[in-house]
Amino acid sequence: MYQVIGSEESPYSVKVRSYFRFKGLEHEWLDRSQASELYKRHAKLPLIPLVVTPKDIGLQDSTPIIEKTESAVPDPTVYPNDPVTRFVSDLLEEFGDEWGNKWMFHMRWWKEIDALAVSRRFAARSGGDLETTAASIRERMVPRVWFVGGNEITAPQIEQSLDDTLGHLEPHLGVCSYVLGERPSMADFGLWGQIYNAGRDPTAGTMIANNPNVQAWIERMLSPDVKGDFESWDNLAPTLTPLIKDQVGSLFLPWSVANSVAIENGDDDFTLELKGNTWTQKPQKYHARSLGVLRQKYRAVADNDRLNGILNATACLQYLA
Ligand SMILES: N[C@@H](CCC(=O)N[C@@H](CS)C(=O)NCC(=O)O)C(=O)O
Repeated sequence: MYQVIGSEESPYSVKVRSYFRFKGLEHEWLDRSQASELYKRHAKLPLIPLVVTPKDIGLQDSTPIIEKTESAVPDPTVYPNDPVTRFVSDLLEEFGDEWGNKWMFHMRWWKEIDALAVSRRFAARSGGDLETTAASIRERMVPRVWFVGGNEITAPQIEQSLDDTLGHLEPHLGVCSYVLGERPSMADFGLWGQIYNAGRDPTAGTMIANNPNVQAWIERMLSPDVKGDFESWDNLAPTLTPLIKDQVGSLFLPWSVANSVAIENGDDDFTLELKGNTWTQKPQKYHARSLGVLRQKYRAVADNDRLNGILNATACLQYLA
């Protein structure tokens, strides 16, 4: 049996748990606080999720966890057969993991109403005096929004980005059960972990409640299943192109490239224009690495004219090539 160690509050943890549920793999879900020994034995990084395989091998980092498990247990697959939708799936997973995390983490701690609700929820689990524990959690977590690029300048842009993404997903999830058709893909797991967790907090929860198709998908993704096939790009394009162009090509990828250049140059901060707004923050190391991985995935399909046409029309190509 696999063991999946994480937390309901951790987007990457619930992402991996949903994946294990979809695969029908026998697994035990353990809260990080109940698995100290196992965690100590296997975790190389101080992060969740951690998966321990039936052969007692520890895996970390949600994307490689899923990719390695897919190699070991290919069916039911989360990979579309068509290289075009397969790359779109990887691109949207990366967008969810790396950009969607800003919605979740920043909005969780930025406004007092959210920080109060979340810190009390966390505190209720750890025992002790609720308000004292909640206050000390806020003291530790609120300043960390800088780490995902949350600040006075970027705050309205982060919130707008979640609202716009929900606005694009709503009609799309009205015609498809999952992002790429009638079965879940990497795109679903990456986006869902962040949106599900954001949705449990007051501000983002209210935004999501206005989008019933997204809400239904959030619930479906708790235990995803095969309802049919992946759709062809032609069928997905009308409702998926706007999301990719408006959010991936116009926000996430230009941000990711600027972040990676800032890391390379050893800059303390970086500033760029995103959709006519100034964005400024300290660079994030992990994201530079994952842009490299995404570009490597692109290189493997870079000769696909159909894909290049789509990436060009959605303003993504220049950042990947
Ligand atoms: N890239 C990693 C990110 C994992 C991550 O950032 N995990 C957060 C929780 S969502 C974490 O463990 N933070 C430290 C902590 O909770 O102690 C993944 O995809 O698994």
